[in-house]
Amino acid sequence: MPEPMSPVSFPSTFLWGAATSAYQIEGAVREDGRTPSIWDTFAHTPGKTAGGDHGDVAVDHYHRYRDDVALMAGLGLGAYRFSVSWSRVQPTGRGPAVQRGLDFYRRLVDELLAKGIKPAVTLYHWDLPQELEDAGGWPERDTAYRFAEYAQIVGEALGDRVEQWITLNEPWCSAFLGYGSGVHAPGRTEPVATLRAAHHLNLAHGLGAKALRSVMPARNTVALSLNSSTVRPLTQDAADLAAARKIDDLANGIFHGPILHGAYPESLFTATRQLTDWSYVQDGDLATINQPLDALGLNYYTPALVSAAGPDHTGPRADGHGASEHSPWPAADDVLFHQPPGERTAMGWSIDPTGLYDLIMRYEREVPGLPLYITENGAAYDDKPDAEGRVHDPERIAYLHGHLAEVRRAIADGADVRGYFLWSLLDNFEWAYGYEKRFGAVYVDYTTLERTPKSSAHWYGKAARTGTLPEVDEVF
Ligand code: IFM
Repeated sequence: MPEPMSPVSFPSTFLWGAATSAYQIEGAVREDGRTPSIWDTFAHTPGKTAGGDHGDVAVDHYHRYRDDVALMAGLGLGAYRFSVSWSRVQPTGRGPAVQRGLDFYRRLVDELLAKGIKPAVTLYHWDLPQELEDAGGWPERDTAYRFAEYAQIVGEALGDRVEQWITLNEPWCSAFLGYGSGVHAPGRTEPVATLRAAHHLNLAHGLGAKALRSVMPARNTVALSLNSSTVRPLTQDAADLAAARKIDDLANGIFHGPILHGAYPESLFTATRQLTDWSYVQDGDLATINQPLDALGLNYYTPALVSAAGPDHTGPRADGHGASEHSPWPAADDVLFHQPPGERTAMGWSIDPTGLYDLIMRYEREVPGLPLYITENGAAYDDKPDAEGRVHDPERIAYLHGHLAEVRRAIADGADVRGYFLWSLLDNFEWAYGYEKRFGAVYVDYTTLERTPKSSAHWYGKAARTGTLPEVDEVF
């Protein structure tokens, strides 16, 4: 019997968490044996990030993790999703681990467990050791094997105390923004390398999942986090439907096809035929990639609205992933991205909570019985402290309320959504946008690094403690 729910209440087992990633918050980039990742190199290359910002200090979480865990405990959060910096653990991306690097994560996990907060570890959130990029990066097959070795090391070190594991975060961004449009590290703009990178990220997931399971207790769960897109056609015309299908293959099918179903979509091969013959997909790869999953993580911010390019559709090329003269989408010059109508966040991303509902229900249909987690959702706004030093962010509260209400609607409609991780716990380094964009529920003063929970942190904390969404206009 499903648990009865009032209009705004969630099941008692629902996990209320917050998420971050290593390069965006840790700082301490030269401490305890850590070496540069592709993001250190990229951020220190002139012109790559807003204001030349980088993660050298970030929000100094490496030294302030105890305070940050105390903040979460004070709010009443039940879970924390963080990522491990590969080059802190394996400085050359291969070979033996550096114990000092692993010890940081052991201390962090112990601190979380002591405060009753469930850790969820992401192994790869975009910060490839620079040495591996120098050897070719994700377009090279060997990188997938190096990832499996790294997964085994971290699994052995933390598998006794962390139950929830995520292999990769948003492999689409690693491949398509890192090797396609070049707005993310390593900043390459090579359409074929983009597709090769996507395949090797898939292979890394499969090999990594196997490696984790070979060293961890059977009770631990293995998942990955996809930024699957809700792709909407501008009209129901056949050409616009075909454009939406193409972007759906390049955004979603290229990952969930092999991972969830053991095959790439045929339509993806057809669409990219003029670029590549996909001969880098070797015998046995699809079976390796198609590992059983314990859960799937969905990251959602905004939907994509697309049409066929043509005389009738001259909309702007606005796919929301940063300015570049190179498209992240290989073989999709015949597709136009449109700005959906309505309100937007400070990223310029349109706000549409129904896109999250649609995404959840899509996976519920496609992989029935697979537990789902929303592993990221949140919004950037231009938050500023008031005269008393408080930070009021009613727009973020409205965003969270809208999206959580859609999660609850999906649960009521039968979806097995087990938890939600707000992006992000803290204001942090927003990649190419540097520190300009604030996604945190907790405000960070970048001069003093002082943390101040925004109204949304208090609002979300109350939701976490009570399992019920407060009203949007409740005063905190
Ligand atoms: O900050 C990022 C995060 O690292 C990955 N998902 C999207 C977030 C907002 O852009």
